[in-house]
Order: sequence, then structure tokens, then C-alpha cells
Amino acid sequence: MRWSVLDAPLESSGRGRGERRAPVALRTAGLVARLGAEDAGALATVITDPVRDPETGVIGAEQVREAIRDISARVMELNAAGRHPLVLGGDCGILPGILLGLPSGFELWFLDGHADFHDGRTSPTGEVADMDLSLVTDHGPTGILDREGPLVDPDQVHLLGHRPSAGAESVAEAARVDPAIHQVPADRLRGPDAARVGRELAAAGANFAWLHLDLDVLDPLVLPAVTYPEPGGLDWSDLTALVTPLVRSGRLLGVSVADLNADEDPDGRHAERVVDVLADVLTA
Ligand SMILES: [Mn+2]
Repeated sequence: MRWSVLDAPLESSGRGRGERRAPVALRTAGLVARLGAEDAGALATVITDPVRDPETGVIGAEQVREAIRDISARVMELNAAGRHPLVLGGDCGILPGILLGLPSGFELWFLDGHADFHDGRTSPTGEVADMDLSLVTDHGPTGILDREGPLVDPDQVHLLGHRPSAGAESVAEAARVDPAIHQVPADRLRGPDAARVGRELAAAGANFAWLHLDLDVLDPLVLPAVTYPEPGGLDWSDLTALVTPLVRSGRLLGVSVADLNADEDPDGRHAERVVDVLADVLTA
């Protein structure tokens, strides 16, 4: 499978955090050549307005809407041309635009340290990257997407590798998650469970699928260069064991990678490790 690498440097705080520079960091670490990928270029999807919109509860709401339109148009174009996009965030705010650009009826394999299931009211930050899985399954925030209904059927969503904490915000977020979404938290995804879950997911359906990888699904001990580290995550070997069968399934429409914070990676060593693992699993 040949990948088409597309940069989407959307960073949801509007304050220019290092997620904005992740696509450049991953390219500098050799991603395009290592994958033998096609270069699909870069979108100008930056959020520069740090103000939380009172209506939607989302930071930079108008720029978020523009970014969703730009990302969806480009993903739709690549998909129509038979390409397999590898979209480089940025943060998880890239997901709604991507899913909007896909033909309906796909599965979503969502690997993330968090559920990303706040809405504009419950989110402690106002960052759309707190809300992306909620948004794409039609649980708010409202007023961001210019169409009704879910972008993906909640029953076709697999939420993988999250670890809800005991804090009040995390408990409230967990309670919002659509009960139709299939959940495999991090404590059931380590060691031999990783490969088993990957094989089962790959074999359990026949639909096309999108794989979204928030790098904070990894444990902060092995990948500290993220903005919202969550203890109890996966090791690199777990990630490889889980994702390899998903790629080999032949069902992938594309992949998105989010949340490398380049500010926390001054010598580029974490970007290099991410590229090593992506080259390993995506060319399997
Ligand atoms: Mn996320």
C-alpha cells in the first residue's frame, strides 16, 4: 500500500503549541522517504484565534470550521483518486474534517489516551481536540459541523487505549461516551492482548476503516513529548502488535497521526522513534 502524506498542522489551543510543528518534525525525521510515500503537500489549517467562542464553547470556532472544510475537501480528493492518505496533525482536531471527507459506511479505529468526548460546555479547555470523538458521533459541540447527524455510526467506532482517571472531569467525560461505541481501555491492550485485539478487529468486519492514532495512547515513560500525558499507556511494542494486523487487513482507507508536541522534543529523538514505528507498521 502506498501512502500519501498530507500535513494538517491544526493545534486547537490557538496558542501555537508544538503540535503545530509536528508534521515538519516527522518529515525532518525522514517519514516520507522511509514509507516510500507520495507527498500530498500541506494544508494551512492553523488556529491563531485563542478565544473561546461563547456560542459553541470551542476555541477559534470559525477557524476550526474552515479547517474542517479544507481537510475534508483534500481527503475527499485523495480518496476519489484512490490514494491512501496519511494525515499528519496537529492534534485530534483534524479528525472531523477527515471523516467528513470519507465515503459513508466505514469503521473508525480510534487509538487515544483519552476518549475526546467532551462538548463545548464540559470541556475544561475549549480545545476541539477534547471533543473530536463526541463531535463525529453527533454528541456536540453543536454549531461546528454544517450538517446534521453523525459522521460515523457509533456502533462502527472502536475506542482503544484510553485510561479514564479518577478526576471529576474524566469521570464526567467517560459518562458521556455513546454506549454503542466499542471500548478496549489500555489495561486490556498490553502484552499479548495487543496482537489479539488487533487480529480480532481486523477480522471482525469487512468495511473500510480509518485508523486514528493519538500518540498519547503511548505511555509517557516511552513518549513524553505530548501535551496531555496520561500514565498507564501502551509500550511501543504494544502499539506495533495492535496496529500491524489492522494495516495487513487491507481495509484501511487511511491513517491520521496526532499530538506529537515538537516543543517537548528539541533534539528530534521522539520524532525519529515515531517515524521508525510508523515505517515498521505501515509498510508491513
Ligand atoms: Mn486525542
